[in-house]
Amino acid sequence: MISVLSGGVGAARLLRALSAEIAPQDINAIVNVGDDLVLHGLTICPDLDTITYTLAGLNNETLGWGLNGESWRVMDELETLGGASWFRLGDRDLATHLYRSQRLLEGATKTDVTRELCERHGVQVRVLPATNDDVATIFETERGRLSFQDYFVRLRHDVKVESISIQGASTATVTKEVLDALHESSRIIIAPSNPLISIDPILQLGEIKDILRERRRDVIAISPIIDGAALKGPADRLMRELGYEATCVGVADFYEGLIATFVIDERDAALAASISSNDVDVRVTTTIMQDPLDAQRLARAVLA
Ligand code: FO1
Repeated sequence: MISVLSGGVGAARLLRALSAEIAPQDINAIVNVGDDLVLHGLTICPDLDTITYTLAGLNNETLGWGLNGESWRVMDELETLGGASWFRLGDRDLATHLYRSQRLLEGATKTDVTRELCERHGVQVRVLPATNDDVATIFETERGRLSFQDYFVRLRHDVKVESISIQGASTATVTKEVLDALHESSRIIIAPSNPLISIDPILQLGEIKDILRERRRDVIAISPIIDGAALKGPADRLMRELGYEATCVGVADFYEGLIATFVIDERDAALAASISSNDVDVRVTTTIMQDPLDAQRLARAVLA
């Protein structure tokens, strides 16, 4: 059994590749919920949905989120009414948010609902929200305090960030499923997701960081930054804005004390020697999962 600390797209691709290498039932995806939001009275969980849709083969590869074969009639109609249509919810995707919101109203937890949605989609990887409690990644910026989706989507993360905080992290309870997964997994993988806004909101919850420290020998991280840039999203810019080197070395520093193995891309091979903490084993491979073969190579490098 393995556990994968997961954000959005990068994690989803790795999970898809891992489930071709080992039994999906033996993979626990521990997923960030700091991006979650309530909009139009609906509870929306972007990272949970991106991972579930990708593992079900239903994800919209072009957009990088939501469902394939999407239509936008509800959003268009909402726009004519003057409603909030900046956060694009496709007609099919809306069914997920309607389903989840109704089940939560009935007293189900995010863990229950995610399990039900995975069952409906035939997803055998165990997709686990890091917590059932409400947590929210908040950005203090030159434009004031921003919620995650305000920062990421409405302002297209084109605003300087002074600090990030995870609202609710100190009181949120890590689920039993997640704690059991982290204790029972032979290996804990930190997916190539944004360290600051996808992975840290998981690490900040309850005893998760302590477990990784205890189990450092079995923890392996993959750098989401290659040749000084993120493949997608603002990871490199955020690292710089928050005082980290925007390279794989900066990512290794961010995970200092939590990992014993670090996977970097061939383009950064020259940086392997300068990965600061000397008790980290650096593996160099192709970490860009452009096609299934690359993803398979990365999955094998991580499982080796
Ligand atoms: N990202 C965008 O850039 N624009 C959107 O309109 C948008 C809508 C959206 C709806 C549902 C969903 O699950 C994700 C959505 N995302 C959108 C992506 C989302 O902001 C990111 O997936 C995560 O929050 C960061 O990984």
